[in-house]
Amino acid sequence: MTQVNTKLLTEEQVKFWNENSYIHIPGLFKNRIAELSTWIDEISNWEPDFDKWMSYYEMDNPNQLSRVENFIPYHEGMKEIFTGQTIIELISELMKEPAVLYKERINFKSPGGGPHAAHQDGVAYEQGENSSFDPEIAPYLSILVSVDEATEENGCLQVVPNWPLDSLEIIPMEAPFPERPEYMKIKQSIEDSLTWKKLPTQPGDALIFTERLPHRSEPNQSDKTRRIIYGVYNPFSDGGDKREKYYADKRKNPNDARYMVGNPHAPSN
Ligand SMILES: O=C(O)CCC(=O)C(=O)O
Repeated sequence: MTQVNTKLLTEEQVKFWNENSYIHIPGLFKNRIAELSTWIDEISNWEPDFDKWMSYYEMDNPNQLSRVENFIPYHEGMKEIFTGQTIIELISELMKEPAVLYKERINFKSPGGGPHAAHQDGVAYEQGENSSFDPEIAPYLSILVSVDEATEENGCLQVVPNWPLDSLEIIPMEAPFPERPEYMKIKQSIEDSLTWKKLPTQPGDALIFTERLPHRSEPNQSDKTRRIIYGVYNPFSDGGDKREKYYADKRKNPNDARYMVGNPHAPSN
């Protein structure tokens, strides 16, 4: 792993990042949207095969594809997007150390597709059992690239603004479905007391945010599917390349609570 020596972001962008734990980069993949859209169509037509790519369906509509993960070993173009220079250099600059892909997914939010309950991603990762995040580990970062427009109507990402990068707070969680205790989300009373900001995105826009930032999204109330790709990156110093192990572990126990945080999907088998 080489050192981070790029400088892609302005001082103003870095200041916003430090104060908010997220950053919006309009048009980052604008010139790749036609390809991305075709590739997502290809992947959505693959026969479900949980030993390879992993497909998930809407909780209340088992025929409606909601998410596909672990597809880069089977798709060169997508592999280049998630592990290529554009994302890796940007994420490494924000992380202040070399970053490596931890996992990737496509979120399909079809018309009527379910919400993502309020959560902090990091609760599901290594620090899940702690009461606050470990200050010694640079936060894992997610990048989303909007392939379709994400709007208030179709359930764009919502975040808690002014959440400082150095906040270590883990917000208490609850299980809203007594019959499915593995589905955890931020406690409703706390969610209601927080200020939420909707972040609409255009095709090709990127949003980067930390595993500590509370976020959520609402159902898709439009009549079109909203497709977004997500990559999650860990600091290489935190265990190196853990991607294959992550998927091997998840395949053994896909319904474990750590994979269900804020997640409205049920595995395909
Ligand atoms: O795609 C969305 O609407 C939000 C996704 C999200 O929060 C997640 O996948 O953790």
